Amino acid sequence: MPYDFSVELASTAADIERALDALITTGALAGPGEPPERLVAAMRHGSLNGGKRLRPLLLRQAAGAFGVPVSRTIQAGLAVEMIHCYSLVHDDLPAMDDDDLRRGQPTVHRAYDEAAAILAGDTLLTHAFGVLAHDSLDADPAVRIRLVAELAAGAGAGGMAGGQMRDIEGETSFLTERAIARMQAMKTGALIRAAVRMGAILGGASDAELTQLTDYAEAAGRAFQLADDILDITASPEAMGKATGKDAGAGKQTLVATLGLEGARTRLNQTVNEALSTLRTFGPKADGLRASVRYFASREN
Ligand code: GRG
Repeated sequence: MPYDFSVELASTAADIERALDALITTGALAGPGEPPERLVAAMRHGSLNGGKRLRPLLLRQAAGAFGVPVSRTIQAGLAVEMIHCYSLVHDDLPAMDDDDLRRGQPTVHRAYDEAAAILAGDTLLTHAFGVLAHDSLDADPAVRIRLVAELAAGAGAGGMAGGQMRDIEGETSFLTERAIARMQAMKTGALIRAAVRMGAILGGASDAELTQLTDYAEAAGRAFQLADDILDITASPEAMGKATGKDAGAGKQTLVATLGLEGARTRLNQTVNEALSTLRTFGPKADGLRASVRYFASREN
């Protein structure tokens, strides 16, 4: 059967939705004590029912480039998506972007309260690493440890959380084009990079293959962010399921503000081509990764 991106996108979303639904319950999250129902409900609100699940998709496609079956990629994809969902819950808080709407629904602090949203984010983050450590993920503990380290690096101070800090600092100080690119590579790019590398690690990639896929992931992350910045200006809140036009309103420095809309579109096309060229030695098994970066540039939400 010829490769169909929309089928893979929908099937990844269904797999991740099912995995989140099974994990985020008072029973499955039990520790020395029983999880409070309100906390679990806030976690479910922040993670279920929506989301394109693009990071698990990339992880699955990178692993697929080495022939890893989908079923072996779901747990690691789940962990990455939990980190992504935590970041959105915290990003929406009044102390950060102060948003009322996410994925077409009230944000977690709106549906519950700020304390519940902070704790829901904290707990999604914490259990993500529990998911990676579980021996059902991979029989080899060395693989699981590499995945833990990879995700921690992508989500931490030199990755997503550090990028968020740079973004906040940028609201009150001038950022050069280079500084904007560095901030975005951390805030958005680092988790995308981690997802791709985690798939490659599951696939037993050689050092050279890991480097090639890292180059792919970095270009794909730049394409994703450029498209996001363009959509913030061109798309409607209905299509996005969240407020738009916020970057300019908040005085955020993006590459669209620096390059202009047309300049950003041109840069986006160049970046997609860069990502595609990193995959030239991979055969048809990397078609999913090729389709994803094209999708990043053409998506409407
Ligand atoms: C709070 C530690 C911390 C980090 C926040 C994710 C993030 C860092 C900020 C979100 C701000 C933002 C809109 C960044 C642009 C890129 C992005 C993460 C877009 C949303 O991702 P999608 O389109 O969302 O994959 P869905 O809803 O499909 O999961």
